[in-house]
Amino acid sequence: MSDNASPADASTPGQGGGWPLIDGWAKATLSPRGPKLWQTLNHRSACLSCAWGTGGQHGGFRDELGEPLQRCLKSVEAIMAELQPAVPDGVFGTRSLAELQQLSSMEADRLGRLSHPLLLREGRSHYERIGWDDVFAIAEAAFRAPPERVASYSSGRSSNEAAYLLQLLLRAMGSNNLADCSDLCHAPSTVGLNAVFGSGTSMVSLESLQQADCVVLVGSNAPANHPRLMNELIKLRQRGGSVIVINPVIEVGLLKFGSPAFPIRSMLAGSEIASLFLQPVPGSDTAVFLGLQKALLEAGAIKRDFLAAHAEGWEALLEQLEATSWEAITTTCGLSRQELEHTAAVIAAARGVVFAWAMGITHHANGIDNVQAIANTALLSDNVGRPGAGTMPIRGHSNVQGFGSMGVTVKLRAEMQQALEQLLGRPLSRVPGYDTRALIEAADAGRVDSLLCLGGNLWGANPDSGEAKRALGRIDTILYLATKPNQGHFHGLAARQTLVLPVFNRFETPHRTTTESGNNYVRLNEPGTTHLAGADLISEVAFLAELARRLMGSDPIDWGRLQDPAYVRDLISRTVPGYGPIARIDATRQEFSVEGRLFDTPQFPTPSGRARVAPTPLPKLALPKAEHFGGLGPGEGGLVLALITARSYGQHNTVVYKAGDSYRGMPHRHTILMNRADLHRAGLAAHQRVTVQGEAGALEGVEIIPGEIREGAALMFYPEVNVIMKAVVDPRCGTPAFKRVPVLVRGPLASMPAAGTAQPPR
Ligand SMILES: Nc1nc2c(c(=O)[nH]1)N[C@H]1C(S)=C(S)[C@@H](COP(=O)(O)OP(=O)(O)OC[C@H]3O[C@@H](n4cnc5c(=O)[nH]c(N)nc54)[C@H](O)[C@@H]3O)O[C@H]1N2
Ligand SMILES: Nc1nc2c(c(=O)[nH]1)N[C@H]1C(S)=C(S)[C@@H](COP(=O)(O)OP(=O)(O)OC[C@H]3O[C@@H](n4cnc5c(=O)[nH]c(N)nc54)[C@H](O)[C@@H]3O)O[C@H]1N2
Ligand code: SF4
Ligand SMILES: [Mo]
Repeated sequence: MSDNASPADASTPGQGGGWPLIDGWAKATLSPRGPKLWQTLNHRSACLSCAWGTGGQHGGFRDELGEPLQRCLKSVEAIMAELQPAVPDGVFGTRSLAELQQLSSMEADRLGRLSHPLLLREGRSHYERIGWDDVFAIAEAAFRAPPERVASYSSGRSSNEAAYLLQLLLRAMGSNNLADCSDLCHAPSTVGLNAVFGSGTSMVSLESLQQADCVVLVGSNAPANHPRLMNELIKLRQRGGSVIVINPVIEVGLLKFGSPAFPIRSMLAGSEIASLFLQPVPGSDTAVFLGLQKALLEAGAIKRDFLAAHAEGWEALLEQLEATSWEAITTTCGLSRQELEHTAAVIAAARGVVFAWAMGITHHANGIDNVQAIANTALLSDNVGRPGAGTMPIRGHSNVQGFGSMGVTVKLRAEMQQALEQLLGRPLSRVPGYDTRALIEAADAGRVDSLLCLGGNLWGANPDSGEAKRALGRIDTILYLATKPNQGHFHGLAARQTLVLPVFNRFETPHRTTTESGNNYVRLNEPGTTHLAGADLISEVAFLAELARRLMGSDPIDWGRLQDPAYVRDLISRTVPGYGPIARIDATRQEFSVEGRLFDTPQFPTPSGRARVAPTPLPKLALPKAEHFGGLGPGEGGLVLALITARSYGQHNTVVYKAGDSYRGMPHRHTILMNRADLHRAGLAAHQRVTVQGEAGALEGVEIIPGEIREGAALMFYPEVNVIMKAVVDPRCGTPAFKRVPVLVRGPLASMPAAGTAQPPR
């Protein structure tokens, strides 16, 4: 446990945020797109980027409490990419597919904005322009396939209205195949929290977070991915609270962060974030939380009266804690008993603890256990059902949570199912739908004819890129609705026809839309205009309503009328739990918190009104031997590691904005972050080029960067790394184990390896 660790390499900055933020804002402001950037920042619509949520009716820079200066540089990055000029005329006509496939993620994004519908026919080497009439004719024919052979995939950037229409269209056709990026993201949080509390989202509002005096931040690189959460952590430390970070990587921004929302001097000097930093083995968080629970139990700090009144099943968990030895816990997670006891004491002493987490928790074969172990800890320490405490999954895409609320999920809640059946006047199909992994497998087996992708990059987001490409290639027709080209449009090609269809982004859409933040706050986005002169864009709502009208006319509802987003909102208010107030939002402009999600009292929406505690098994984390990957060649050194695949500081998911990651000292993307002790053990050297061999493939010539990562673990950047991994998923939700990928790192021996080669401690 480090109370005050510092980054290993002198070339990396000593804090997150700080000067590079000022520099970034200045460069963006002074660029030719600067004036339009500022106009967009001030537009009354929610930030495009992450689900922390900023903007909307409070103005571009404010959060839901009206606090100013809440826009971050990530938001600027996202807007600047959308403000690019159109892809120049002739690019698609002259550049063949083979050439387009050579583009990196950044190069594909930098082609510019999509401005006209494109079609790639079977056997052709180029995308060609087509008109919307032809698009609709192709789409209509494709979606007349049997309902179990059509599917959608979506990424949480679109509006609630578009998301609602998407699921209504598929379900009305008789299909439940609504794969969504959340299947690759926070699905374990939704399933785990539903199991415990009967509600699958955060129970903590921004206001409530501001009353906490301890935050446990697990598996999140918030300085890069949710920068405004850092403001709350800085304020928490300033009011004397503590921040406990649990992460195998010492992310520099989690030690110290300089935020522009604070006076310039503290911004440049940076504020301390972590009071305690625990560095466990990747994938061992359930063991960490069992350790914290056991320490609470042994210290007599478990609130049995609270549990007796508000929870069920907790007795079995206490029995599990007694039966589980400290040795089993500490050897699994690699933290000492003292570290865990000290941390538990801080939690027990706090008045209100918020437990927050992101992908370090969910991207594991036991992601749901991880979430339930956190929820159990919150319950055992009496930290749910009151302000200033609770469980808070930190959501990803800006409207990914809205997609779930709108019913874009293969696990539709009974309440919404009934409401939709009433609306449509007929029962919905009971055939289970494909989540994202199941969709790839079904496609690979030739069971999918037509796929509609509302945003995203299905090819790039999946593990095992080779498998994803092959599977998509067995679908007849794929429609990609997108704002900008991405690699998926060039690699994720259908067998017969692939269409790339240009849509308005959130701040350009010619009608009002809504979105929901990770804190359950529904924002209203005002209409806008696009800078793309002469472009032929469509709104997502208009596209989906027209496709539905062509397929179903007025059966059983008037699909043509759904061109009116206010009417869509009316249907949402009637069928989506907690969304009643949306019916009046056009008139009142009143944004709102979704009803029934925030718990001020420990009364939960389970049949008994109590939370449901259940034991979570200790994970078994053995790594395969080097021989599993073919072993080491003569004169080679190397070892097997648990590879974390994550985002750099300069990307948004599969879209790369910047080549390097200076905060981690990784100068380009073809790098692997490793612990020096592992290099020593394997006989490899810093900056040496090595092969990283996974179960599905290998990447050659990868540069080793030594850094503050736990022994036995390594880190590489997604999406490039996805080519080497097989899809290993949590069977209960299909989410891939992106944060514990077994790999063999090997290269020419640079020195004599230390004793016990090829196998790290864990
Ligand atoms: N700028 C920017 N913002 C974004 C995104 C983006 O790409 N760029 N993406 C958006 C989306 S969709 C999402 S889901 C979020 C992602 O936000 P994060 O979850 O913060 O993103 P990751 O890069 O996946 O980083 C996960 C963190 O978990 C740690 N970790 C890895 N394995 C483990 C483990 O086993 N245990 C623990 N305790 N920690 C572990 C890693 O070291 C890393 O710090 O961000 C959203 N916001
Ligand atoms: N190895 C590894 N793989 C991972 C992850 C990981 O950590 N490691 N993370 C996983 C996670 S958490 C996620 S969420 C997925 C992300 O997977 P996706 O959500 O599928 O991918 P994105 O890169 O966010 O999609 C970006 C594209 O969306 C389009 N787009 C942007 N805005 C709009 C809009 O308003 N409308 C429409 N129609 N299109 C728009 C643009 O064309 C852009 O190119 O990746 C997953 N894959
Ligand atoms: S924290 Fe997230 S929502 Fe807020 S401005 Fe930054 S990217 Fe946008
Ligand atoms: Mo995500």
